[in-house]
Amino acid sequence: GLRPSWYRPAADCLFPTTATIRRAHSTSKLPEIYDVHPEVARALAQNKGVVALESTIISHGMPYPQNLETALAVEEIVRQQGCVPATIAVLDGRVKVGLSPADLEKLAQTGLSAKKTSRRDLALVVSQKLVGATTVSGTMVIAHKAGIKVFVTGGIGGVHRGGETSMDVSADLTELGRTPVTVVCAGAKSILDIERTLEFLETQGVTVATYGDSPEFPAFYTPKSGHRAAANLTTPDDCAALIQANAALDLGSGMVIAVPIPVEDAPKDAARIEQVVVDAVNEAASTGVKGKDITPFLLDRVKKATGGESLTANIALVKNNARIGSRIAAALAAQSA
Ligand code: PSU
Ligand code: MN
Repeated sequence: GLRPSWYRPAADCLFPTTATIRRAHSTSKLPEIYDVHPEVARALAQNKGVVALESTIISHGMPYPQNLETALAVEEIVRQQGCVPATIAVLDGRVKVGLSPADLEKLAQTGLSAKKTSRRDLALVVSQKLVGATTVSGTMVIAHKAGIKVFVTGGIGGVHRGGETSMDVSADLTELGRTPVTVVCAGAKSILDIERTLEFLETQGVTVATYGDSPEFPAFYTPKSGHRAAANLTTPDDCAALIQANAALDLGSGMVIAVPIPVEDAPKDAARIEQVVVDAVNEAASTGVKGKDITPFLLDRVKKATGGESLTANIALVKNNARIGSRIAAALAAQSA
């Protein structure tokens, strides 16, 4: 026949049945290098809502001690919604799914000395037993292996300005194309080319929906980007149904649910932040900042030039995303009960 002699159809080549979609997830068969926090393992086994959280936002996204305070506050918000938080990182070469308060403290203090870890860095960080702060892509890889379907963060990476020539496109976007995890975020920062980011996500087959009263894709500090998402959803149940359908179709790709920053939390002077971004992008180009260092560089410039106003907004939007993402995770658990 047309198939090689070694070909054997795997059992999971069949269409997934409702039972396989609904089955609670056991983490007991994960490779030895994974440490799933007992609270997370129990929640997954009992089909309780679990929310994955990334760690680059802790090490590279905010200064100490605000990074630790925010990480703890976000975990508390997840719990208030009846879910279990699972902050993901690599600590001394161990893949951690769910961090203890002491682990969070360690990561927060390590700060920029932690290795920013996307998919391509995972094997390196594990083999060298480093502290790896996982980005959206690194976190999605691990969340999916652990059976976590909903992941909350601040903003995703994207196509950088000038990316059509530099080819600097965040690994977050290709990860979204290949890993079935739903990322709840406040869109993408205007340090990026948002129009091309949305185009790239479409090419990757990533469903992008906004959450709330507008189909306009948000731009992190501001609820507006000038670009529309493909869909607009208004309830946690509708978002959970979308996630269920993605699983039932067995698409294998991820999704973005973009939550605009609440108006009362948005910095008054969005135009000034925009100018800071333009200046910082030019400075990066003229001083030769490249690759994985660009995003932290730009974030730092924006933070410094806006005198803490951007940090306050950042913290507020992450908390808001955690509230909504947890409601979605809870609705998903209820629907699949
Ligand atoms: N955008 C932010 N804050 C962040 C990041 C992005 O507003 O902290 C982090 C996330 O971890 C994201 C990563 O996955 O930066 C993207 O980096 P890069 O552009 O190098 O792919
Ligand atoms: Mn990059």
